[in-house]
Amino acid sequence: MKKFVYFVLLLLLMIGCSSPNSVTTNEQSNEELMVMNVWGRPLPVEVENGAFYMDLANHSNSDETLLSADITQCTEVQIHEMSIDDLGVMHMQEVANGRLSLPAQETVHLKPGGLHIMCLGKSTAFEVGDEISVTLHFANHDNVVVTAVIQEEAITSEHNMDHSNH
Ligand SMILES: [Cu+2]
Repeated sequence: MKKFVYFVLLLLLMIGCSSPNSVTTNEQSNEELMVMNVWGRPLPVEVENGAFYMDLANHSNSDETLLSADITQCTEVQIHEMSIDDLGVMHMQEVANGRLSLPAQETVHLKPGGLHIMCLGKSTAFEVGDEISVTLHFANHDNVVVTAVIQEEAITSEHNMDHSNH
């Protein structure tokens, strides 16, 4: 009887390891929170700060929050937004509480002139074609590590949409 129990346990373990269910679970959690079109502009090493842009799609039915981000090449990373003051001058500041809300079933666009991931005190030059690893920390989701490609401009379908909005 004991042998039979062990056998069943072993079988369960084997099924667990190769089960397509575990893969499906990963895929679903990835799809619930999708980070797309991650990029930043090329900057010489002398320029102290840089910015990264991306689209964050929350396909789940619950609100999510981007708490912070880490980039090895940056001394400090903050979530910023641009605003225009009474004199028409553009400013940027950290978002409220330093956190970015990602409402359920919505996509938040980080793009030039708006929200961005601010890289303060960068240690290297960013050259076209460079790939910069960005680790995103969420309130209710595992960390997501994405790769930002250094390029002159966003080269996605969103690019055209950006211009039509102006
Ligand atoms: Cu900024």
